[in-house]
Amino acid sequence: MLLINLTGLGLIILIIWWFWLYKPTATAVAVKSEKIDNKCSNEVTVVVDSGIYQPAHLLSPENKPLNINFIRKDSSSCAATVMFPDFDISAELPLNKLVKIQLPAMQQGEYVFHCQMKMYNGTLLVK
Ligand SMILES: [Cu+2]
Repeated sequence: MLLINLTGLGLIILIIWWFWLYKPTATAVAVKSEKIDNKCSNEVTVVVDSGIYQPAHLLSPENKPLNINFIRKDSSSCAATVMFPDFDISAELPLNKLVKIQLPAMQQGEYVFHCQMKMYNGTLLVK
């Protein structure tokens, strides 16, 4: 009886940890600069698949606009929208199509992006 209770408790702790406390290792992927038409543009590609943004942590220099190319490979409707609340941006992501999101030049700080229900989560670190 006690054993069963402990197992149940363990499961509950595991579920809480998985859904609320677990954060994937926060290795930020630096945005690379590309020279297109003599203009320097910062660009990064994020794949939406299997419940996560890949990469989920982006690192971008301050005072530079940033283009993020989203490619959604997850067919669940949960993944269909990506939102950047700090910039009032909300975009639909059709399956397997590249969607370019243009962010303005940003000040230092941490900005989040997520799907409508915040199951998918990502951060953009600007510094
Ligand atoms: Cu969602």
